[in-house]
Amino acid sequence: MASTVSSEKIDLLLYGPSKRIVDEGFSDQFVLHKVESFADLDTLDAGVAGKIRGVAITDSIPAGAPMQSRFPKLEIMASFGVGYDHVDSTYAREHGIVVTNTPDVLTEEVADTTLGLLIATLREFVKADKYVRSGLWLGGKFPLSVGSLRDRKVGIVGMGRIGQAIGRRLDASLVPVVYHSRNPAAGVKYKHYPDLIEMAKAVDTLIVIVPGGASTLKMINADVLKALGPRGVIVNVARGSVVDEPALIAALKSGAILAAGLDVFADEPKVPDELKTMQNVILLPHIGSASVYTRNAMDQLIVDNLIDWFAGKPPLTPIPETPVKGR
Ligand code: NAP
Ligand code: 8YV
Repeated sequence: MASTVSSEKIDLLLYGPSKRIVDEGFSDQFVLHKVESFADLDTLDAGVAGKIRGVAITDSIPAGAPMQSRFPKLEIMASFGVGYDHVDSTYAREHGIVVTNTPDVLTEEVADTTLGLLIATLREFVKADKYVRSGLWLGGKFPLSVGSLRDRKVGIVGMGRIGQAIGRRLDASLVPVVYHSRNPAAGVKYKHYPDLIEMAKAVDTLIVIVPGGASTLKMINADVLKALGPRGVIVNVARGSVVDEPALIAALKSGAILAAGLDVFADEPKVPDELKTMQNVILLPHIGSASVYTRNAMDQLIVDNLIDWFAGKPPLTPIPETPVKGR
């Protein structure tokens, strides 16, 4: 399968919130059509929908069969984010549509966020900040934190690009690391645990950085939390779907684990009220990659994937489920 290179105009759909780099990234060989949400797709003229050959999905908005099937000439969808659980890649593969994501350019940023969240959770930075602002410091010193990185062993759930970047940061902090994934990761020195429960028993800290989707749904469940034990700390920067949220709330409430740092939630941006009232959790609004620097690089990769494809080249970062044949 290959895109036809010609001097004809190429119709692209920019699907999702407007992004300067995407809006301004294409030459006048491209005709851009903008739609912010699934509901707004109805505003597209049928004649236009019939001409769309490429889609830039500019945020993690669902691109399932009902969306993709509106575009009979669709060749490629360039999606924002390394995770693509919002895209129906099975439908895409079956219909010869290539999907690209934005790996690598966000890896170090997300790993930075993860270490920051881990340390902030253990050393109670949010509570400490409130202590200063409220004037409580004038009445006495902030209590010592129960948690510390110094006496911990971390199990990373997912040892891909970001898991390895997190591992490098923990190495620099002299923290022992092991990991769980389905297969041992090539060239990785840490001990591999094929069994998640066995790893949870062997560590006191879990950092979760696997993809979302069916194979990881609620994999951090009550049994894993119990195995982690009362010193246990969970940092989830993967997807909310990966953690059984009610089981996590119960474990945090009962003291079955110590604390959690969460960047992602099962039904985000809705966050359970119970979590919001807990003192032993830090809650972030899915900001793992959310700096201007890194988001610009992600947006640029969307543009570059589409430009390369329509220049007759292979896209830069196709997902494995929709391999590119014939280029
Ligand atoms: P990656 O390089 O593809 O690594 C994924 C890792 O997860 C691999 O080690 C893989 O190993 C493991 N894995 C996949 N399915 C698994 C399963 N069912 N059970 C156990 N391990 C499994 O991906 P990445 O670039 O590191 O990104 C990982 C994920 O982080 C993304 O998909 C995204 O959901 C999330 N993320 C979040 C943010 C944020 O803002 N919070 C930012 C970026 C990424 P095996 O295949 O051997 O199992
Ligand atoms: C994105 C992410 O910010 O890349 C991913 O998988 O989770 C983040 O980097 C997110 O997709 C934005 O909604």
